[in-house]
Amino acid sequence: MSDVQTQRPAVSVPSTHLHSAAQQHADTTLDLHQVAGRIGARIDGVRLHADLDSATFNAINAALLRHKVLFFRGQQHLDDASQEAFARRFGETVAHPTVPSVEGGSLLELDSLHGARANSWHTDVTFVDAYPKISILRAVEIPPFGGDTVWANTAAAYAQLPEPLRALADTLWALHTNAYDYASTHANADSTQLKRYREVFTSKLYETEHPVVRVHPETGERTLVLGHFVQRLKGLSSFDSAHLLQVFHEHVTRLENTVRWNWQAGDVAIWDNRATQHYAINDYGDARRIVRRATVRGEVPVSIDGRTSVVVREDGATLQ
Ligand SMILES: O=C(O)CCC(=O)C(=O)O
Ligand SMILES: [Fe+2]
Repeated sequence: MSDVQTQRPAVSVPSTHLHSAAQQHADTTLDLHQVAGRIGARIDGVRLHADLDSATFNAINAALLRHKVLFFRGQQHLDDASQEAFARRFGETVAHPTVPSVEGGSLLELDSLHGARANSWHTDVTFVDAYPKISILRAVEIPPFGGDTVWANTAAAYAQLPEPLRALADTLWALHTNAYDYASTHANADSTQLKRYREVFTSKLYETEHPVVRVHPETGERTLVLGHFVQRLKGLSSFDSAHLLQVFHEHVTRLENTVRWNWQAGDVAIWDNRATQHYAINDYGDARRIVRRATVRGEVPVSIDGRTSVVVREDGATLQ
């Protein structure tokens, strides 16, 4: 049996006969190939562009909500401006709150030469309240081997939790901060390069309390909001907090729940940042690896009992 699934409409309807956006989406052909069992699909034959026709764009958006991360090969035609213009089809693009953007836009560059190696599990920018809903990453320069990225499905992770753990997660809140414990994931935390990166990353301090389980605003799915920006679980000792976080972390990152992408220059990955965590594997030594990321403004998370995330500290000022 093959893992590859291609989704094609049973009947092709001429576009002039289409009436609703939903119908249009149902009738749009995407050459889509699932990559792993629970997350990830590659879409072939689409040239990403700000002017993509709305039927194709809507089909991509629907595929993103379903598969959580989409991969597109061969998008060398994109430059910084057209990557960002395409990202704007999903909503307002936003710059990283502390790391300066690539000149002329709001893209974040991660260059291995400058110590930007995101090799710990995280959801992007969860130290603010309305963290990005979608990230769009373009591979500019890729090492000859290694440098893959792995994504985990946080909706599937929640759904697969045993009932007692799910019930516990439903009640928990976590404090997220950009001043997280770098030393916990970087053996070389004292290196000058990492120190400098950390200085920029924490030039303004942010702290936000998120529910551990949020309701996805578009799919209604429940997803786990965790990752390396979490400092601790609210109302618990740091000891209990660390143990419990480890339990949930292992459920999020178990291999069945992940997909791994081997990059080529010109690839684009789009992920639903509300339903995933990711990890950039740091196994390429001194080789150069450069990727550029556009992010789209997200919604403030809502817990299953209807409460929204709370900003505790922003721009260095304590709010509560
Ligand atoms: O370098 C990568 O593959 C991913 C880096 C990352 O964490 C991001 O772009 O959000
Ligand atoms: Fe990231």
